[in-house]
Amino acid sequence: DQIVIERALISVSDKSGLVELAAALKADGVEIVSTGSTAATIRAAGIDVTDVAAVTGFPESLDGRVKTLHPGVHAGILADLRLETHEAQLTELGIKAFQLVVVNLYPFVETALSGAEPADVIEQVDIGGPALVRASAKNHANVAIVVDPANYGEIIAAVADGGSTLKLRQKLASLAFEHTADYDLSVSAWFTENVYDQWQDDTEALGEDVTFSTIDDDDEEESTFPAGLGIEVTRDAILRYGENSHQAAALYVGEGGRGIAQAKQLHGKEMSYNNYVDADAAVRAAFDFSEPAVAIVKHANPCGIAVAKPNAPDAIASAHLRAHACDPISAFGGVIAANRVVTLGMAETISEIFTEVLVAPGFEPAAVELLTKKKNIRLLELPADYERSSLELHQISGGLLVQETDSFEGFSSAGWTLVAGPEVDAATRADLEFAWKSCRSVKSNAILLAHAGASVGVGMGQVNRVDSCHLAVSRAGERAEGSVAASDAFFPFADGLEVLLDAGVAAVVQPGGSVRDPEVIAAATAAGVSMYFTGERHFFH
Ligand code: 93A
Repeated sequence: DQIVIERALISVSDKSGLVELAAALKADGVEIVSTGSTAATIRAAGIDVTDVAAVTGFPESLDGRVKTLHPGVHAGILADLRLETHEAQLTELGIKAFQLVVVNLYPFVETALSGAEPADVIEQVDIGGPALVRASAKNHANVAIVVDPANYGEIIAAVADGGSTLKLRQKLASLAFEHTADYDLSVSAWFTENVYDQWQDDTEALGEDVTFSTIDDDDEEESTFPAGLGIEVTRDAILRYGENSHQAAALYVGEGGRGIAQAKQLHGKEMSYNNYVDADAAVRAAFDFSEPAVAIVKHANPCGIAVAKPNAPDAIASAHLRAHACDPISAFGGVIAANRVVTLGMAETISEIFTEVLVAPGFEPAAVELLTKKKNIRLLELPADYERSSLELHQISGGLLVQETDSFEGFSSAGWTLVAGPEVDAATRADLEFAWKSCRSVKSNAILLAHAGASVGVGMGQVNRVDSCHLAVSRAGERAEGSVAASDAFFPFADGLEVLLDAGVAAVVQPGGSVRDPEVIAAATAAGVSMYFTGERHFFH
């Protein structure tokens, strides 16, 4: 599977390492074909090079827009020389095959970031380069494709070693497809922001009601991701941008899924990257309950979770009011999830509060009518048979972590162990169960104080549990007195628990399992506070 390299096509915008590469190829007797300034750089170093125009018999034209886009080049790259028919056709057409293609693309991102005029940015959309890269990568059985000067050393070594191996060509091909995909993602993100949005603003100025984009089915791209997990995803939409405006982003939707990615937008501006992250976190929190429940999320953390007051006439509106009351300051600009149809009553309250996204399994028509009068809120309707994914994927550099989804399916507190104080009454136990379930949706270290089926203070995302306790207690204020507390993981020392005990919590639930459990239990016992161990931890990062 080793292929001797006799002829190379080099066309690079980034000229770093170019002369060294050309010199090494020349020393090994490789014929080099090059485009405009690439050829000029090689020639200036005293190395022989053939102009691509001499190969195609066609001058580089239209200010360089047409250089390598020619069958004389592409047939030389795409011929599968394992087939006699291809070999015969090349001979007949008088075309020589390439065994190595070295390309890096026009500096589109750099030009866009430099603040250049749109017309100049568009000129940097490379057409011929990606065609060379993709053709070579497709035909990696015959051609080695190098898109990054970082790989020049490897290819120089391979040439000296008698040619490229299949393994090397496979690796380079996959880097090449990744490179063109990244490039196209940047181009399309820039277009959405600078070309599509411009059009959208113009149409709005004309008084037309353009609220959000629909993506043409023809634009869909398919890939299997991650390999081997059998999860099919399809690119559904290019987002305005990622977590921040300098990050390109897209939404990929799982095949046959029924999650937040498949939710239908009924109203509002385009969903953003952060909107999706927060909506997912809010749904995760609200759907842990079988009772009507609402979660309000900011920066992926709940600032209020509540279930409806028993027998409330408008249950979901009651859950929302109680969730909002937890931390009205933070709820400003929040993302709200309800696990029941949004009623007019709930919509009336929400219409008074600046809200980014409201996501629910459905909306009463009157609620939609009222909320669509608000320009800034996005309404998302979950698929009727909404289902959370069974796997959670988390990207790390160079890979992907995959785990089963943390879930409360079949939850029962029957297995909890009382380790301090007396058994609690039924209402307090229900509050402990509520706090324990709610705490799971709070980023670790998580401490959640609750009363009567509503969070009253949340301490989230701190690097030690004592700070989370302080935060939960200070958010709760006077409401801490007599509330119940849940901790997503054990107390490593008694100090965090003591903050809660000092604030007057009535009962605590936590996993237990620390070597210092005896100290922690002693502190609760001394305060006469009931404490339960669940034996199960619910970290959330
Ligand atoms: O303008 S193009 O889209 N049309 C082409 O036919 C073409 N062929 C190569 N861009 C094209 N290229 C790109 O030119 C390569 O991707 C590379 O970035 C650049 C190298 O041109 P030069 O050698 O003139 O610097």
